[in-house]
Amino acid sequence: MLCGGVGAARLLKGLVASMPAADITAIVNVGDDMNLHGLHISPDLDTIVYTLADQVSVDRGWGLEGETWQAMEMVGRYGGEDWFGLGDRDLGTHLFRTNELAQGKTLAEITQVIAGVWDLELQISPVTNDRLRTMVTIADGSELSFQQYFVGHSHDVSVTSIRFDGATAARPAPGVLEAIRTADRIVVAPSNPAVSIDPILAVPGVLEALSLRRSSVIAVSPIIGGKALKGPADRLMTELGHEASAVGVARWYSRFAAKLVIDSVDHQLASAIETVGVDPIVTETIMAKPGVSKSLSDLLLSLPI
Ligand code: FO1
Repeated sequence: MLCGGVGAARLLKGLVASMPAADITAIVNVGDDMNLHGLHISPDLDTIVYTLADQVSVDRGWGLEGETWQAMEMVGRYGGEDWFGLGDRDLGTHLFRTNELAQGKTLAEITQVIAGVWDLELQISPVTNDRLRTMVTIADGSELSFQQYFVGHSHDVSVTSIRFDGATAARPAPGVLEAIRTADRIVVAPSNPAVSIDPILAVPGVLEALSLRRSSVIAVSPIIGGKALKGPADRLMTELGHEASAVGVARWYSRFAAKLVIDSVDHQLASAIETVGVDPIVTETIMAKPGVSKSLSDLLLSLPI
């Protein structure tokens, strides 16, 4: 599964209930990563680990349940950067990751250690161990890091362009291309096409490998009824000149995905999706409803490819 953050984590939760976790490889976006307070923070990797470990804050969808914020309160007291909410327990993850990176370990190696500590059996890997950062240019022409846009500005500024700094020099992490080449099937999680899936595809070799497996690739639309359930995916699609609909997602993914799972509310878009050359699969996709994540996962595994 190609993964962003919250939507991907929820679907993975269903998938590990539907198949042996050890047979799942999560290839995760690192474009949201950030260096702050001298720490390397990997939000999408952490959201997936915390969610699968049943440690994630349910109401936030990121960070840990039962968090305290003493450290950030102290930082704020000194006038330091306290705009990005790092809980006291979450900070432990960033402290460990940063120290391991400084010892020369790769992000993939560290992620495996962290996943192992939480007894997760699926393979979780960053798409690359190299530096890749999603940069967002907003209407006034200034360029922001992803988190400055998403959190700093609560993503309520319009975006004129996006780029993935470092992508051209980035190499797929060990096993990433192999997983894409050999997987029985590949799922594109219901993550933000512009800032969660595209930064994965921007790593040289990934889009090509995926395109060669197009008939085995099933994407799940993050847009339902023209809206994203969480985050700015719908607005970003429009701001970047795409149609914020399941059809727009089908067009965005048609190069490498043969199927697109869309929500029942979009059933009337099925024929338009077919004309884009993608097979629409209509079902319940809102995983906030109990059991949908599991039934969606069962469907994804049962689709003939
Ligand atoms: N999202 C927010 O909206 N506000 C925050 O203060 C915030 C802090 C944060 C800390 C650690 C972490 O792993 C994720 C965090 N997120 C926060 C979510 C983060 O912005 C993710 O990149 C988004 O969820 C998009 O995937």
